[in-house]
Amino acid sequence: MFASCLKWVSWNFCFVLSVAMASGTALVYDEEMTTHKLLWSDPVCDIEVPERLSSSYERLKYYGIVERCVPVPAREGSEEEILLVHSPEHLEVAKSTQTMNEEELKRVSGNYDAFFFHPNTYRCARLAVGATLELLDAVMSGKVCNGMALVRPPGHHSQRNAANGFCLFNNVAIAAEYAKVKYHLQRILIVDWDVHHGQGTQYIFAEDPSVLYFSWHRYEHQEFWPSLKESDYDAVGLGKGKGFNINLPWNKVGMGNSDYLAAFFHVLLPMAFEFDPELVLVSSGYDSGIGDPEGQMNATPEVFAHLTHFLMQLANGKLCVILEGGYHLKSLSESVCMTVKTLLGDPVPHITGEMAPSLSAVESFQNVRAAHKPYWKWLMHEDTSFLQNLSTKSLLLKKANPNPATEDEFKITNNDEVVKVERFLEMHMKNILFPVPPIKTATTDSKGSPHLLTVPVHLVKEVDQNEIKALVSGFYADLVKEDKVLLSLGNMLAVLDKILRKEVCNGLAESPVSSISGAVALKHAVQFGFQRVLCIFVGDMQIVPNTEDGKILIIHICDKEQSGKTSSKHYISLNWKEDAEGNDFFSAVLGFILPIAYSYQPNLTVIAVGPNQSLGISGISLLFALLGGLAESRIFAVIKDTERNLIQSVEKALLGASTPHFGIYVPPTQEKANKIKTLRDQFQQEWRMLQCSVKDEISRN
Ligand code: Q9C
Ligand code: ZN
Repeated sequence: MFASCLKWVSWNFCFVLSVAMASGTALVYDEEMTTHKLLWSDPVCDIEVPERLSSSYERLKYYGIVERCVPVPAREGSEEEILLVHSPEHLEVAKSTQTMNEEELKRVSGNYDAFFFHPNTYRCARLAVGATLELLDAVMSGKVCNGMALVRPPGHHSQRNAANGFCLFNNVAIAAEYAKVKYHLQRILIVDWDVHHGQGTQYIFAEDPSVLYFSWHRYEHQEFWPSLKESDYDAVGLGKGKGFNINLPWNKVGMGNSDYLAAFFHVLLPMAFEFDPELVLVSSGYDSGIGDPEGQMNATPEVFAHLTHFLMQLANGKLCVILEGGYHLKSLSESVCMTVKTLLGDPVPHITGEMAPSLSAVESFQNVRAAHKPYWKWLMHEDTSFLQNLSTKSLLLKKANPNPATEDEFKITNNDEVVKVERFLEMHMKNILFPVPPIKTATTDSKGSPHLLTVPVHLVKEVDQNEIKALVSGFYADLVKEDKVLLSLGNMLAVLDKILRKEVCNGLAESPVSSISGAVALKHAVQFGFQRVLCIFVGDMQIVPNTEDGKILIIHICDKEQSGKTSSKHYISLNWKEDAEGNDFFSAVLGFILPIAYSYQPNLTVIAVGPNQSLGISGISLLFALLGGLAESRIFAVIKDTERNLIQSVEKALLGASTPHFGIYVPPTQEKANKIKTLRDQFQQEWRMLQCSVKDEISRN
């Protein structure tokens, strides 16, 4: 009776809390932006069709995503807002096209590289600007936590005085300038994952240190449009803006999920955490996805869920996603859905494909890291050197032969490819999408501890003692004698079972014997049938389960060197003591733990905190945040029961009830940087996502 009363109180209280907090995802869409269209024949521009917008929106409706979002109406951007970025001349030219006939429109369009005007283009472009700013206002005012704007025409190629690459006004650049003026922001991160270089955005912020611009793009050693020297990795910004422009050129087509993830681990995310933005804007082109005729890349829609999940860990979750390119309608719309689902807090689907970046991608990482070494503390102790890309260039020369087929034949093969990818994606999405568990988080019922009242958790009763004895006696018989241990294991197993049975997404067990509980949890998960269980163990481990069959991978973070247990592929000891000044754990998580975790592809993640843990709340929160995209977000926390503050903050993080704070960024000391480097060298053949530079022999060949 008393317990059910407590539950009622806790649900009620949580409702009150959720009103006070910034939560929710905005979706901005206005059908009128489908009226901008190409009126004549032009093979360069004919892929930028109105259906890009309508099919994305339809797909969002199909999955029931639209009704879960906060609808935010678009508006026209004002002239003043457009002039934050563009010249009055550019605005006047755009305005003048409203009353032109087709012939005049064609003539003005011809003044630009890859742009078309329609009589309603000016109106649509103003709606695209206004939609972006409405999204920004919704996020900055705390009305929502994050959101997406579906807009046309796109923006990132557009420059102060010119339309370019299907773009008239630079929506995202205007939003950044607007955020600086209206909200006095001093650090804004723009992530441009469109497959083209947003040269317009680069030009606008080249000298501006308050806007960090990151773009990856198909480049092929300057062969690919817009074929600019300044799209290469050595364009790092100008004047005061030096170091705040990051170009990651792709010199080959066919880049896939692992290349994109590795780019985040080894290039973007370390910089982003060091930069510590107050707001993140995404120039969200999906032409970097599979099937796109422009990009020719291989990344599947779920990769965008992972990328989104990572960016949600920055700027206290303030994330605005604005559509740019994306020309394979099915690939585009599924990828948009993956992005918005993730913004809403749904579990992140399992990522497919072999987890190893390609050689050409690694060469690009190495070059951009070398180019940025003077500007970023996290790179200070990394030994970076430039590569000449000899291997890639010679291969490219052999391959680079223009398609000899006639245009007709080309279109036919092209259409076959479109249909092939459509069919593939139809199957693929059915495989990776899974029902979201009805309850997000389970925790142990620790006899009415007051902290449980603040969050809507599903409280779990302990398991019967005899049941536990039977369960545990198989592996750790001598541990089950003490009542305290038995009780704690019972609590832990009750939560774990809910996760294993997929009744909940994640869970937390507090335990006086967390080290034992952690070990038993791993064994039990494997016995239940889980094939790959990743365990990050922080603190002293009393028992280390056998990891030889590869079903368990342990990364053990501890203060002192482990005696007697040497590292192996599935048991890795990371000797780390958190810095007292702030959080210096970023480089270890991004450069080592995450790449191994993604290489392993676990189907359950266990994070255990035992006695004498050498990390504080900031470091441990970072682990939870960044590992949360693995194993379909199936994550189990086992924490020493005396860590009240930690338990509370982990509980909130698991619920998605608050974005954790990771503490002040501190770069790793020389000693720690060397430690990571040594471990990376030791394991990068086995866990290939660790690769971020190319071995000498390869580059010399
Ligand atoms: N030979 C966006 O994805 N291609 N724009 C021009 C000229 C233009 C892409 C080829 C591609 C523009 C937003
Ligand atoms: Zn693009």
